[in-house]
Amino acid sequence: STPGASTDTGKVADDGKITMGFSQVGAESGWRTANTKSVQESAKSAGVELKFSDAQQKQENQIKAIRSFVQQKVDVIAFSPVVESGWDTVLKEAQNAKIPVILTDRAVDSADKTLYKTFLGSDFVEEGKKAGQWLVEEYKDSKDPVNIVELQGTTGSAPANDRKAGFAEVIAADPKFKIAASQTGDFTRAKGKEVMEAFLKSTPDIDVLYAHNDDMGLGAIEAIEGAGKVPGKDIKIITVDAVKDGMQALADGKISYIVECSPLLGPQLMDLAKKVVAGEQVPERVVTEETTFTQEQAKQALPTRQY
Ligand code: GZL
Repeated sequence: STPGASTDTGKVADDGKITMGFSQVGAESGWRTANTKSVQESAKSAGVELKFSDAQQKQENQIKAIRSFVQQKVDVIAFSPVVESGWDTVLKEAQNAKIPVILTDRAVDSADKTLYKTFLGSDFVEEGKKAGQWLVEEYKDSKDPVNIVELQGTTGSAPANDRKAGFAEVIAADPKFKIAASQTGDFTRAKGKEVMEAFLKSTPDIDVLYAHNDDMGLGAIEAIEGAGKVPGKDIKIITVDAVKDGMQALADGKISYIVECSPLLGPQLMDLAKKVVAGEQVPERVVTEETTFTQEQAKQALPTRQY
């Protein structure tokens, strides 16, 4: 935007375009790449001036970025908090500077809900429940114990906490389901492979892997094949996201079921940002629409998948 005279709110007046400071988690997964693309493309088509920062999955980098956006007197700040806790101080600084904040993708656990205008993103507990519901259905006729290992997302992140809770709540219905091991793979392929290799050594007869995202599931597939087992057959795999590589593995029968988590939040984010800057009321929570995929459904969906 072309800077003009500063106004009494201290914000630089410009040609009516709004400036958004966006702090992104990092570039850890296929989901994140698709989310970044959605935000950047939507800003362009919405005529929003975007200042974009990649935090390499470090909270201190996100806090620095938010402080810098406050210094630059952006019109609105949006971010996906890498973890749930530790945001109140910096969000109060944005509030004192009269810069509205929008949460997108992940949530914060701040008790003070006035620190942000709205939270746009998926219901991660629901995603965990959907994963559990498929497993309960899949094993409804078997009496034997079902040994599950779990690759959790980034420690302390809302998706990791909530996907774990939703899944555990549903499978608690039947004691045959046992989570034999559960550890973070930090949402990355590399870590997912490494932790799955350890699970294969430490946990005898694994029946099911529940991975909190496709990328960790894809890394685990490499470990499972490396151990001479057949993914999708010897070990059933449930993942979350439904990015292209995950959907291909599902179509190939290496993954058994995927719960979708849509990264395409850009258009809604820009719409909410314009309303917030204009001082209009917005809902405090906007939940992403998303579905689930079996192998058959993945084969149908793949050709037109956007990400
Ligand atoms: C979920 C998002 C998660 C994805 C992972 O909304 O925060 O982070 O499920 C990504 O793939 O790393």
